[in-house]
Amino acid sequence: MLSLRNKRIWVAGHQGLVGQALARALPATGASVLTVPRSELDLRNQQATRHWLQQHNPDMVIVAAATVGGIGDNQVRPADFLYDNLMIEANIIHEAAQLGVEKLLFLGSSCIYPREAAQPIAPAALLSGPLEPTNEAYALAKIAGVRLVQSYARQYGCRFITAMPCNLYGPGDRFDLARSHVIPALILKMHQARLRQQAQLELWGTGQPLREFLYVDDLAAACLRLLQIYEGDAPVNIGSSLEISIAALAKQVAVTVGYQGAISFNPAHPDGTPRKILDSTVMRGLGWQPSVPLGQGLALTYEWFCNHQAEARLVA
Ligand code: GFB
Repeated sequence: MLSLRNKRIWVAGHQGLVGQALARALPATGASVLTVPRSELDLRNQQATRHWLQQHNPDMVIVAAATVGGIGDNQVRPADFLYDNLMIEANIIHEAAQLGVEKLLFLGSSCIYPREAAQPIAPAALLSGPLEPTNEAYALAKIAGVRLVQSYARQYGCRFITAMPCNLYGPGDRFDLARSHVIPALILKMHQARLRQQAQLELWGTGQPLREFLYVDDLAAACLRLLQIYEGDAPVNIGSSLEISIAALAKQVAVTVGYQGAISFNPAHPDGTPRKILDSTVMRGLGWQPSVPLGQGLALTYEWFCNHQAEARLVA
């Protein structure tokens, strides 16, 4: 087991949902967290990224930096999702290898797997079929990142590994009606609907797709475990192993937020992939399991949202 004690670990993307959770979790391991604000370093810029890495010389790197968004954002910004993510991952992974960092963890997403993959999805399903069109640009970039990590490990012997989380949620997310993932979007919509005493609220798609959600602090715990004990070539899936339909999720968010009006679905908006539950057997075998059930996670997220509306990256 690799000790993280006294290691200087760069959390690239510490202002995002995942990066914030990693920065919360790392100090308990005895590691010190290195960060740099987005406004000071554009990770799409190779020279700037190289310069920063050479100056700060981390022992380990976690690549949680990415241009991300929900189904709506993916559809309107495919160029940003493809270009930004290719550049960010190529710059960090290459420069980290040049610098000889001890270990690097690259984070992808369950959407890298084929739309029609057998469920639950095993890492071996990668590149076995066509991708879900609504997030193809993002998935292609993340697949390239996985292959880049594996290639540096094979060619140069770097201890670089990858992890693929299911749909994540939690404190510190972006609450934006057009751009967020489904949980923050529903929290914001239902919060506003309750305040406006709306009798009716429309959500996207049919409500039928199934999703697997994981509270972001549970993901952070899994990532630290992987840094400490995983050395394999294959991506490690990280999920709660529980599925819920979007319609059932909407009911649960309504209870959490206290919205009592009607909920309808508009199929003119896309559903995305019908189902994407991960086979997380390897992660479970490493002694990790999720600790925050969906109901509790939604309550914690809504509480955070209510207490931090000024900083909740909120766009209504
Ligand atoms: O979380 P989400 O945006 O992305 O949407 P994906 C999940 C489901 O919720 C879809 C439905 O079936 C949406 O149609 N939905 C209903 C809504 N109402 C809303 C709403 O108001 N906002 C949103 N956002 N959804 C993402 C990828 O796919 O999964 C990312 O786009 C990433 O790239 C992530 O990979 C894990 O789960 O469909």
